[in-house]
Amino acid sequence: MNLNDTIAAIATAHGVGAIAVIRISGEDAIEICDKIFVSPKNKKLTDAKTHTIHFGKIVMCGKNVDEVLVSVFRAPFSYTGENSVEISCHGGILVSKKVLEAVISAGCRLAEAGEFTKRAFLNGKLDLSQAEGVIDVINAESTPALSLSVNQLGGAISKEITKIRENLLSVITQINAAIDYPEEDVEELTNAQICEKLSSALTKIKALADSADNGRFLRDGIDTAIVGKPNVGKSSLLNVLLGEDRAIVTDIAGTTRDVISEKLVLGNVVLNIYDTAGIRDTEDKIESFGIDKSKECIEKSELILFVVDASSGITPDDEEIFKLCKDKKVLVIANKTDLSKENIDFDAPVIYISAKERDGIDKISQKIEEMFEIGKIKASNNDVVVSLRHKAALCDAFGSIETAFYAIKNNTPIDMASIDIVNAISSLGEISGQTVSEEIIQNIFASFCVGK
Ligand SMILES: Nc1nc2c(ncn2[C@@H]2O[C@H](COP(=O)(O)OP(=O)(O)O)[C@@H](O)[C@H]2O)c(=O)[nH]1
Ligand SMILES: [Mg+2]
Repeated sequence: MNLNDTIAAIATAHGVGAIAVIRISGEDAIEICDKIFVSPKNKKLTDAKTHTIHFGKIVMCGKNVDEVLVSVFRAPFSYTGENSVEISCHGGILVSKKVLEAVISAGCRLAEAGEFTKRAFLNGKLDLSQAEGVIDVINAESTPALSLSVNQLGGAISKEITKIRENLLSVITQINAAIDYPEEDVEELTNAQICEKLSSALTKIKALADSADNGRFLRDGIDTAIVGKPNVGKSSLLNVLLGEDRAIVTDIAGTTRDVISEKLVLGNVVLNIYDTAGIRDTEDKIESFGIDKSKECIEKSELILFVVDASSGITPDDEEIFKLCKDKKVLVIANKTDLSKENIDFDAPVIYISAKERDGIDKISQKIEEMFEIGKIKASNNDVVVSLRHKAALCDAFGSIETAFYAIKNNTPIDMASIDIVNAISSLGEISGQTVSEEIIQNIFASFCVGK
C-alpha cells in the first residue's frame, strides 16, 4: 500500500439513499477533482479555501454524470490530515459508482479498507485507540456501547495510558540520571519512592485491564443460552424477546433439536442468544444430539436463561439442569404464570413471566443489566473500558512492572529493574500506537470498511 497515493472510495453505505459521499484524500485530491468538476461560473477547486462547499457537475468524457456538492478540506485540517475532497452526489448505487469511476479515471486509486483512518493515525490526527474508537462507534449496537466508543474516540483511554506512561518515564529518567551522572547532584529517588510509583501504576493498570470484560459484553454482546426441560417455553421466550416467530413452538416435547442463534438488543444489553433443545433422557437419536449441543452451549455461554414452568413448580429434572449451570451466571425464568404461579426457589435470581401474555419481559433486561453491572459502566461520562487488545498490552505491562517492583524491593541493581520498566512503557505504547508493530496496525485497519 503506497501511502503517498491519492485515494478515493464511496464513504456511504452501499444502497439507495438521499445522498452518497465519495471521499478523496491525498496530496493531489483537489487537483484531481478539479479535472472532472465543472462549476456554473467556472470556479476552480484549486482556488478554493479550506472548509468550503461548491456546487457543480461531475463530467466524464464530455458527459454529465451528476450534479453535486463538493467540500474542500486542505491539509492539515482534514480527517486524514491530507488534502481531502468529499463529493456529495445523489444517493443511487449506479450514480455513486459512476462518480467514483470518474474520480479514479482522473488519477486516484481505490482506497483500501480503513485507509482514510489509517492515514489519520499515521498523520497524528488520532492515536491507535482513538482509531479503534471510530470503528466501535460505527459498530455500536446499544446506547452504553456507543457512549463508551465515543469516549474512546475522544481520547479517554489514551489519556489514562499517557498518565501512567509519563509516570513510568519520569522514574526511568531519574534512574538513568543517577546511573549516568553519579557524581552530579541528581535528586535520586529512593527505592521506596520508586516502589510506591510502581505500585500506583500497577493498581491503575489492573483496574483498566479488569474493565475489558465489561467492554466485551457491551461491544460484542453477552453469550446467552436459553436452557431448560422440554416444553417449558424456551422457544416461546426467544420469540417474544425477538418480537418475531423465529423458533418453532409446539406443545410436543422435543420440538427444538438444533441450536438456534440470534443477536438481539434488549434495553441496554446486547445478547448473542442461543435457543437450545430441552434437556431430558431420550431414546431419540436426533434429539439426544441436540441435547449434547445444549450442554456444549451452556459451557460456552456467559449467561444462562434457565426456563422453568412456574405453573407446575420445580421438578428433579429442573434441579439436574440447574446443576449443569452452576459455574455460570444464571437467571431463572419462571414461565407460564398465566396458568398459575408456584414458588420457584433456586440459588439464583428468579423472574416470573408469561411468554404467552408477554408479561414480565421488561424485567429480564433490567435484571441482566444488574447482573453484569451495565448501569455502573454507563453511569459516568468519562468511563474508560478497554478492548481485549488493550487488555493484553496492559497485562504485559503489569507483568514487567511487577518484576521491576520485586527486583527493587529485593535490592537488585537498579539498572536491571529499569529494563523491565522500559518494557512496560513499550507495552503501554502499543495501546496508543507509539510502539506497535506494522502487523497489528494492518490487522486493526483491515476490520474497517472501505471509505472509513
Ligand atoms: N400458557 C402458556 N403456555 C406457554 C407459555 N409459553 C409457552 N407456552 C406453551 O408451551 C408449549 C411449549 O413451548 P415451547 O416454546 O415450544 O417450549 P420449549 O420446548 O421449551 O422450547 C407450547 O404449547 C407453548 O404455546 C406461557 O407463557 N403460557
Ligand atoms: Mg424449543
